[in-house]
Amino acid sequence: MQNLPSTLEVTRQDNIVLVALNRPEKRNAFNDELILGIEKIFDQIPSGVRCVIIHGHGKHFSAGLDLSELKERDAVQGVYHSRMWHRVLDKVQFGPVPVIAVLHGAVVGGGLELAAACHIRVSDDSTFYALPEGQRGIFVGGGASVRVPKLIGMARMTDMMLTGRVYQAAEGERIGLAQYLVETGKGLEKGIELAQKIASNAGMTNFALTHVLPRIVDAGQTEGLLLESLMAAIAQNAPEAKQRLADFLEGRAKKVGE
Ligand code: 1HE
Repeated sequence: MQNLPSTLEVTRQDNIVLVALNRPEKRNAFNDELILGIEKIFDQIPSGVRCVIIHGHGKHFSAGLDLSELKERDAVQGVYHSRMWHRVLDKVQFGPVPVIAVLHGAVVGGGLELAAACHIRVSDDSTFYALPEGQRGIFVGGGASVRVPKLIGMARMTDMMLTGRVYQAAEGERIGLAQYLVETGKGLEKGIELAQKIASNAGMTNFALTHVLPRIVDAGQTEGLLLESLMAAIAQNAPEAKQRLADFLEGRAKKVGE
């Protein structure tokens, strides 16, 4: 991939792309170069790639926004800056393939906003979550007010910001900040195992889950149910689905749980 900053490291394993946040000396805090680098990656995912994993080098996933870049910004610049984050994280959420965030250490502020834009979050025992914007006298600007309540509910997000509450790994997984919790240091292994499963799905299934399901959730019931019927009909009509159904009926496919 071209024109990436040294604060991002991209490697490929078969049909999986691994993106490492590589600014450990600043706890993977996001300056503009880093967040725009993520946009560049999602603008040039090679065809043949079926899943992306985002993880962090060093002790922490990410300390969020680089606060040293914040102090001189006026209100208009602030709006554009927040909209830039929205644009980038929309590319993560609605990009060409499902994205797994492998979390450890601090997952705070903008780090949690990036994680919330991913489709699966794998945490380890060292993970902790916070939205310190409340304590810094600012507000979230990278999409947390839309995405985080969908994971944990508005009341919990309000509490995190009003009181500075920090959720540790086990509680974070219990309330929905991550879908998986593994031993410290085992997150990437788990992430790769999940990515391989995702990569083996029919493309239409992954598209339905990443592009259509979130729109159904945001729609009213009437429109949502109609969208579901349309998506179901398109998915079952795909040749790959017909093949997979035949494989099951003729005893060639795995049973549930195998
Ligand atoms: C930073 C940042 C940062 C670390 N911006 N430089 N985010 C926060 O409010 C979180 C602030 N960070 C922390 O609370 C801690 O750094 C951590 C708990 C994440 C990690 O602690 P630790 O002891 O491992 O590291 P450290 O010693 O605090 O930090 C190491 C260096 O990284 C140090 O710089 P140095 O030059 O003195 O070595 C820190 O200043 C620097 N550093 N975090 C800038 N965030 C789209 S809107 C999103 C809004 C937000 O994300 S607000 C939340 C901001």
